[in-house]
Amino acid sequence: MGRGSSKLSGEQIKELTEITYFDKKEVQQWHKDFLKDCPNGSLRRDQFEAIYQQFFPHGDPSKFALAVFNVFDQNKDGVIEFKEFLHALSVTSRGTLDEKLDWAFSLYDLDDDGYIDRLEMISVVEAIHAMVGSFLQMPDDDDSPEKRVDKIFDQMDMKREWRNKFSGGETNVETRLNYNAMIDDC
Ligand SMILES: [Ca+2]
Ligand SMILES: [Ca+2]
Repeated sequence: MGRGSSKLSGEQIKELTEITYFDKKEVQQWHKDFLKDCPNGSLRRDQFEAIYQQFFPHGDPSKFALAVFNVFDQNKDGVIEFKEFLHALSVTSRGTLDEKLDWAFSLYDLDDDGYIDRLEMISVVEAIHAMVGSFLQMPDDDDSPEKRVDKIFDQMDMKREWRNKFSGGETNVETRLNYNAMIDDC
């Protein structure tokens, strides 16, 4: 998708209708809207963060926005092209349960190694707290990112949806969430 192109070619529209759940008209409308905000055809990180800041004016959405940005930015070139934007929109609004779970998983799997570890989950939950924190009243056993993550992992443990992996030494216990097992159980 060339930057700065104000109109999609027939071929581009065809590709976009094939890789998303949008029809030709919807693709064209979204493209028009996208270009209004991003006339050069791509969305930068700071612009993306500014959108979140509008919704959470009293919080700090920068970390969460960055995590979401990285999921949108599939080719990891530091900007969101229209194709990436539309794909993310398609998955999150019309995707199947599996596609939505994949998407959410990518959000938490910050180092992209196929596992969500406790630190990654804490990091994302912290980012959400920073974004909405002051508006959200949590129960006492849930009032810090660490407590919240421990609770989530405890619940997963009960369902046997994660496993412990002992790596290196006796005391170095690495807890990893087995995504496939989680999906299989859904
Ligand atoms: Ca990109
Ligand atoms: Ca990971």
